Amino acid sequence: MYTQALDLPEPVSAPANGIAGNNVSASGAQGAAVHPLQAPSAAHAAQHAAQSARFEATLDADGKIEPRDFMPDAYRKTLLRQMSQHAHSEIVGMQPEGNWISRAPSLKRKAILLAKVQDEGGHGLYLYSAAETLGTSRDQMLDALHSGKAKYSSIFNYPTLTWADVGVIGWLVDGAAIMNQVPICRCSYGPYARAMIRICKEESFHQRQGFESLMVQMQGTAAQRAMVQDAVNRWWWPVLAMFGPPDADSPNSAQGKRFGIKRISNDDLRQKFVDATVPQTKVLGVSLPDPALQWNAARQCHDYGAIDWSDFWNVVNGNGPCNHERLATRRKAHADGQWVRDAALAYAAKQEQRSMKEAA
Ligand code: FAQ
Repeated sequence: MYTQALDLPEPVSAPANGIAGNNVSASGAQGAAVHPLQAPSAAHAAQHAAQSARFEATLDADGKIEPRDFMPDAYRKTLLRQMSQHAHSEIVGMQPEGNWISRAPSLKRKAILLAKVQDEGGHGLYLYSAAETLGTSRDQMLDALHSGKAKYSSIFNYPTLTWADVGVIGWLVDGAAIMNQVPICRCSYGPYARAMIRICKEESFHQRQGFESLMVQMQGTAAQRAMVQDAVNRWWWPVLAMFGPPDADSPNSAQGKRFGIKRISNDDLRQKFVDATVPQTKVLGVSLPDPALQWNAARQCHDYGAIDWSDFWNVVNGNGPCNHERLATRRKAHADGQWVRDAALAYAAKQEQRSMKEAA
């Protein structure tokens, strides 16, 4: 349903100051690091230029950068920022629906919801593992989340008031996530691209189960239909904002595109999402809470109303309806899981001792 042609990557032009920083890969496998106090010799400069050229050529050829390859500082930094935010979103994103596991209306719905919420946890794990290949530990990333320094998706700071919200999250939030994430399957960083392929397959199941659950509710009583419509009304605008600020106010877009990480802009993805969703509302029998929404024959896509960006930034800056609750729950879950990490470390130490004894 959300399969889409990918925009061609923008041609990568060499910036005036050179794309490369002074970094080498975490392993240092592709060339020796230059000591900061040491004046770079001509040999070092030449090596650095060759590495940068190889990096650029890989991007130009739409190839993959792998963890041990040379990568400029800015590339590593921008990837770590996006991948860690993405991982945080997946694990915080378990909470709004997780709240409904004990209240699902049937055994079947409970089993589906359990599987979905576990999938989101799994997505977080793939993404933390992929992000760790950039040289930052999972503990460091989690510290940033728990201290409130790191961002996660705005959408998970809204409450799930009724069972219909669970269906709407599957349909619209997972739908928006797929729209945003399918292009990332073709991003330039190998571990991120590979993780996204599996994630997108699972998100596709999530989106369909949400739509199917809503279809069933819409065939129920008038009260059930009203509950679905109310949930759609509350989630629609936050879902549109989830794609990020308008292109003109998106400071990271240019670099993300230049590095082959961002293939399609925030506004273009948002538009694709609106166009894909409108026909689905007709099948479902719900309306969208936007009087300005209409087909524009000249543009061959839908016009839609203005998004309230002040609400979005309020949420991103930690002041949304559930920010405090989400972070507190996350911190508690981490603290409660300490015994599991301790046990895993103790077991690993025991295994290591045993294998050393056997080798001796
Ligand atoms: N929420 O310059 P841009 C899911 C920040 S996973 C919070 O446009 P960029 C699965 C942005 O970080 C959902 N902050 O940034 C699921 C930046 O701040 P910074 C997560 C946001 O990176 C479903 C600043 O605004 N998906 O839903 C948001 O080029 C159901 C300026 O923005 C991903 O993370 C936002 N919505 O584009 C789970 C996908 N938007 O870092 C459970 C990967 C923007 O400079 C249940 N990420 N900001 O301090 C991306 O594609 C991009 O990072 C964007 C933002 C598109 C999110």
